[in-house]
Amino acid sequence: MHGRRTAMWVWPLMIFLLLACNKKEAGLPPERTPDASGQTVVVTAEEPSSVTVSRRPITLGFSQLGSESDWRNANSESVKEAAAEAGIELLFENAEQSQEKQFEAIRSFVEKKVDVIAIAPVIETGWEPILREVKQAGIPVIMVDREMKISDQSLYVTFIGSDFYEEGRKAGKFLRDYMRDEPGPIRIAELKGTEGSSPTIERAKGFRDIIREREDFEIILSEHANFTVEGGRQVMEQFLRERGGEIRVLFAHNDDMALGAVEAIKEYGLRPGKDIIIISVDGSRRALEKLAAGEFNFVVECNPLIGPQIMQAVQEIMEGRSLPKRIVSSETVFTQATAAQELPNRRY
Ligand code: GYE
Repeated sequence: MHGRRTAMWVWPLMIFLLLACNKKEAGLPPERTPDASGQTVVVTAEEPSSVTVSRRPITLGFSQLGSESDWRNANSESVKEAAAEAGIELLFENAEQSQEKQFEAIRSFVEKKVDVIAIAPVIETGWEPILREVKQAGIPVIMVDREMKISDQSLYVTFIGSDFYEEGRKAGKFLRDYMRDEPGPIRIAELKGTEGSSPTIERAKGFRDIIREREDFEIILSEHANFTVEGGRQVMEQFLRERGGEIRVLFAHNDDMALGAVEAIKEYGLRPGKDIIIISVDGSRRALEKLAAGEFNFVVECNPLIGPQIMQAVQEIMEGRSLPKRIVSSETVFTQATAAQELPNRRY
């Protein structure tokens, strides 16, 4: 009885191995199927008579949008480190702020038949056609960091990243509380990030939804400065030339732009953190140093170290598990008092 059961179990395996050998002989690519551990199993035949079963790593194509900020560089490092730790083979492409280059990278991942594609999109719109190409190729997509506005939700598996709207609200709440006893008008300058990008759109919205509670808060200047130090410096110089004496608050959508602005403010002869209250987003080491030194007033954290979460999602997809449509990174805020405590732990 026992012998017969074993025989029944062995037959399908033998047929499978035989087919695999035939495939190799016919010059067809080896089969790639995710097994229970999420590894891709590759069946190869070294010699017609002997069959070896080896595991090959999952391949992930990652389309990074650029390298404009400390946040971005920390994010790229986190992805590379986490992929290496998870044993995932990473194809990494930096698009230097060009959506067109992201399309090229994604197409090359499709050609190379990667297992999963992750995309950090430079702007929100224009993604549906390329995502349809990826879907047709049967490759699952993870949206990371920034959001893509798409109507067909079947074009991606999950979106892993921060809640930018909430970050804008946190910035607004700090300002509201900080200015509780200061009479208006409170004139605010805003340095926005890349035009059309989700962090810029959502941070601006969240901030406004809080500060509108007080009628004497007024955003008098608001320009895009591309999330870079140089952009921040140049736009702030222009703001100061236009309405230098009136600006009481600067809300910068990231640390890098705030760092550039601080230089411009000092050159103009004002004291950042005192004459002009500075609020920014990200929480990079350089920003926390400025915060501890009193030149920034508040930093909302946006966590770039999401590599491990991305790799976990990749593995779960390969294991055939279903994921939530949205995975939000957990984040905090920093004040002048808490910045110094955090500095020794800061990785970026
Ligand atoms: O805040 C900024 C970066 O998309 C969350 O992009 C990211 C933003 C981040 O350039 O520094």
